[in-house]
Amino acid sequence: MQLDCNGRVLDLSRPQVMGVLNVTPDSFSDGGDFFSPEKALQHALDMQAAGAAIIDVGGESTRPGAVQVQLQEELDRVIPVIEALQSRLDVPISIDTQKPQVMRAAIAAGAGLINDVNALRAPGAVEAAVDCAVPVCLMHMQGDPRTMQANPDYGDVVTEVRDFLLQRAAVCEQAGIPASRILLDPGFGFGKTVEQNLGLLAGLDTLANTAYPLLVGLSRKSMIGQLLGLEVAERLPASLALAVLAVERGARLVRAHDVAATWQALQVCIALQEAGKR
Ligand code: 7PJ
Repeated sequence: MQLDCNGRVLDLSRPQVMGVLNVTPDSFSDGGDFFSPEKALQHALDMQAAGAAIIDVGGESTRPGAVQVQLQEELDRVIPVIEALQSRLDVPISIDTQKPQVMRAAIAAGAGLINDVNALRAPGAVEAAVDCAVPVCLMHMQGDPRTMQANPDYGDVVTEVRDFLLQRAAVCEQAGIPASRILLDPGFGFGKTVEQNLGLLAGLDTLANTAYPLLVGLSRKSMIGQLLGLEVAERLPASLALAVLAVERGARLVRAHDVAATWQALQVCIALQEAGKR
């Protein structure tokens, strides 16, 4: 399972880590830390050295209640960073955006995967992804970031999320994106209560058991804060536990802020999975 990300390979034949690179002043766990291209580049190199298989660059915070970023502002944040990274990194770069214009500009600048928390539902996004000819991650979200945590509501959360993701994947395939370029993500924390997030994790094997590899983002998320009463900076041990539990249930790509620790945790899972095959 080798994905061609604009000339660089993402090997999902075993679980891997996607390192988070937020170039925003307001992301919930690291807003402002890596806002300049120089700091962003150094952090990306550090994450690559620590085992990240791909670096996810995002210029719009999608934390609950975040304000939307205008197109030019988002381009000004992410394009210089992608340009700086693309000649210095060996691993592929992913662009975390909902905007088709940002997708096109980011791929032209060297990014190799589109990570869209809105599952390419913006007008023109599917067409942009078809034209870019790179892998796409389709994430489930109920509502939008401004209001999604107000009153999330599901019948059966696993079934609803699975049906949504498979329907979005079908739309993408009909538009010309090959199945081999599609990843799915249940979108932990995006319009979900703690109970709904736990329900999704408990049923994750159902979501992993499709034709498409599964990405999960659990790192530092507020469900940990709500379960344990911990601040963002204190959420690493629980984030690692959640990463391991997700990989045990079939997740192939784990989006994480703390790459070194997450990759260590996943390597133990991989060793165990390999031992089980022998
Ligand atoms: C996710 C994401 C996630 C994918 C964010 C945060 C909030 N992309 N972008 N999945 N979360 N695919 O970093 O916690 O869960 S932004």
